[in-house]
Amino acid sequence: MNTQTADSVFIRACRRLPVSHAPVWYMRQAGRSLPEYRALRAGVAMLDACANPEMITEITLQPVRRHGVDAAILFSDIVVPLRAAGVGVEIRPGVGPVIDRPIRAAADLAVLRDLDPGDVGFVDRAVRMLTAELGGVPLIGFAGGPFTLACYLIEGGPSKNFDRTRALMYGAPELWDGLMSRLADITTGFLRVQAEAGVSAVQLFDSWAGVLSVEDYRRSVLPFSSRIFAALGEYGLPRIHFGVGTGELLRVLGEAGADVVGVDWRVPLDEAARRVAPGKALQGNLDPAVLLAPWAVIEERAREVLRLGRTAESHIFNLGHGVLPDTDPDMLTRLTELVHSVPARSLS
Ligand code: 1CP
Repeated sequence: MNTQTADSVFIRACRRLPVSHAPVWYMRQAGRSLPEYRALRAGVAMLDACANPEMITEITLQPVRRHGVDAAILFSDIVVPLRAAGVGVEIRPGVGPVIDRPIRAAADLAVLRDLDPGDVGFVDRAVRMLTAELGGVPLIGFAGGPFTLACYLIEGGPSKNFDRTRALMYGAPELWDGLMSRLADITTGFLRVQAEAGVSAVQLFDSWAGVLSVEDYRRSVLPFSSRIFAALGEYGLPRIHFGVGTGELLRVLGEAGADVVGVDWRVPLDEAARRVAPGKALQGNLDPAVLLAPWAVIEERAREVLRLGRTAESHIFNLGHGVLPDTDPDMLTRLTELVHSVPARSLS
C-alpha cells in the first residue's frame, strides 16, 4: 500500500470512507485532447512512447497539472504487455491496435509466452518516477481485461461486435480457455509489476465485455477476471473494474472481486447501485459526448451524475468511457472544479 496516498479523497472513496467531495479523474485524460500531449508525441509511435519511462512520466503528469484531477492514470495501452510477451502488434494512428498474426487455432497460442517482469522494466521505472513526483496524488495502474485482449488477438484489430471472438468462444471452448488463461497470467503479471513499483490503485479495462450475455460472461470470462482480482488481493490496493455497455452485466462484474465498479453512461447511477451487490463503490458516468455540448449542458448533466452518485455507497466521478479527442480541455478543467465544489452527501 502507498501510505502517502492512503488518505487522499480518491483512495478514501474507493474504500467507501467519508469524503468532502466526490473525487474526479477521467478515463483517457492523458491523450489527444491535450495540445501538450500532441506536441510531445509528434513523430513518436504510440508503442515507442509507451516504452519510454520519461515520456510515460511526462504524459501521465500533464492532465494532473492542467486539470487538478484527484488521480493520475499511467500512460500506457492495453496491448503493451502483449507486445512485451512476444506478440507482433502496433497501434496505427486513427485505427488502434493491429495484430500481425491473429489467434485462430491452438498452434497460434505459442506466440503468447509468460510475461517476465524484466519485459516491462520501463513501466516499473516510470511508476517509480511518477510516485516520487505525484506525492499525495494517487497513481492508477491498469491493464486490459482478458476478454478485451482476446478480442484484439482474435479479430486482429478493432471490430464492431467481435463476431469472430464470440464464435471462437462458443465453438472452441478448450482453445478459448487456454487463451484466456494465458491472458489472465499476463495481465496479472503486468499488474503485479505496477503494484510492486507503487501504484495506489488498479483498473481492469474489460471494455468490450458488454457484447456478451450474462450467462456467457459468467461461464467464459468471469473465472479469469476473478483470478486476476484475487491474485492482486495481496497488495491491499483498491481494484476497479470497467466495461462499456455492461448494463446487464453490472451485478456479475461486481462478483469478479473488484472494490469499485465502473458504469458507462447508459445506466443511471441510482439504477447501477441497485444492480451491483452491496459493498462496492461506483465510478462514472457522464457521457463523454456531453463534453462537446455548451457548458450549461455539461454543468446540468454533471450535477445530475453527482446527485445520483449519492445513492451509491460511494462515488468516484468519471466519464462513462474515455475522453473524446475533440474535447476542449478547458471544459475538463471547469468540470473538475465543478465536481470539487459540490459537497459529498456525508458532509452536506
Ligand atoms: O496516437 C495516439 O494518441 C493513440 C491513441 C491512444 C492513446 C492515447 C491509444 C490507441 N491508446 C492510448 C492510451 C491509453 N489506452 C490509455 C491512457 C491512459 C489514460 O486513460 O489517460 C488507456 C487507459 C488505454 C486503454 C485502452 N486501449 C483501452 C481500454 C480503455 C477504453 O478506452 O476502452 C482500449 C480498448 C485500448 C485499445 C486502443 N488503443 C488505442 C486505441 C485508439 C484503442 C481503441 C481501438 C478500438 O476502438 O478498438
